Amino acid sequence: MKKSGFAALIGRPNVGKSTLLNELLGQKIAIMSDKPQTTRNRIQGVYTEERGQVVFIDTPGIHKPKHRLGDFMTKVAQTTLKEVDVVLFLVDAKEGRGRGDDFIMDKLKSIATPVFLVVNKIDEVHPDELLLIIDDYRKQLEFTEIIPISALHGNNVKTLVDQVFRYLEAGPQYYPEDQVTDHPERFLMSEMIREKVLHLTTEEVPHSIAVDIEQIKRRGEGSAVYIGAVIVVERSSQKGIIIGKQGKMLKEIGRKAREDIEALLGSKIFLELYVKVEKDWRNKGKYLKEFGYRE
Ligand code: GDP
Ligand code: MG
Ligand code: K
Repeated sequence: MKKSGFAALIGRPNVGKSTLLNELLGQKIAIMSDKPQTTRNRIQGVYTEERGQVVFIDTPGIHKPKHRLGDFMTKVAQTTLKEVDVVLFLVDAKEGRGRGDDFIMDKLKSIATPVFLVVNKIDEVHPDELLLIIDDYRKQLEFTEIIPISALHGNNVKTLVDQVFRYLEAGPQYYPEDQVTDHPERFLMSEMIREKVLHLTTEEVPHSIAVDIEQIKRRGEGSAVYIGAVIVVERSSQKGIIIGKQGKMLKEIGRKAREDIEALLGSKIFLELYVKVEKDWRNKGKYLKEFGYRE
């Protein structure tokens, strides 16, 4: 019987959340920005192996609020933390405990969910120092497990996964195995493209079009991120409108969307768009999944 469940990966900026996910998912997630502060939770990655599946989610509201929505987001985050199977609270062994950590721990006090203290960057500290840091955190909050790791070098990450599985129950595999990761910004990127299509075309193109980000790849540090996306329409007449004369419309959609996406990611991108007609796509489950969101 396979297991499955949700793990919230939380921690202040730069503790190594993205690095850990990359290590776990065995695939470079191109972007490491924490910029979009959505009010809902984002699926960061889906880890699948023989034992089952762990869906990693981010809860933006758990961080110190930066704007008016802060209180609302904090509430949403706290509800989420009660519902997940395990909370991975990632901290930085090199930096030690800070105000950002205290803010998060304060939110963790009131939940019954198992919380792991995951002490990252152990490659940067002496073992004696590590013990002091762990003690410092333990005085603030009771942890179900304490797991020192180096996400960057992969040290002890296997142990972390083993421990997570101990806290999961038998359950369905939520995602197909080949869906290694759901990029945090995937949903926003598709919305940006969709918005451009709707702005630049006429009423003949209905709001029901879908945009599916099929590929996100980065060839190396500093190089442009390749993004392949498909615009799905229901009728070939709509396809014609979106492509436009000599492809002019699609080019313009791509140009405008690229500007937005580059601003979102803080990185140069290469955007490849194509249009596909799929009758009744709305009845086909594939496009109905809500990217990165879980109510
Ligand atoms: P996030 O903001 O929590 O997602 O943090 P990132 O994953 O972007 O990591 C922030 C920085 O810490 C990057 O420069 C990483 O290379 C570095 N980092 C992450 N994990 C480790 C680790 O285990 N050891 C060391 N030395 N550096 C790490
Ligand atoms: Mg990150
Ligand atoms: K999804």
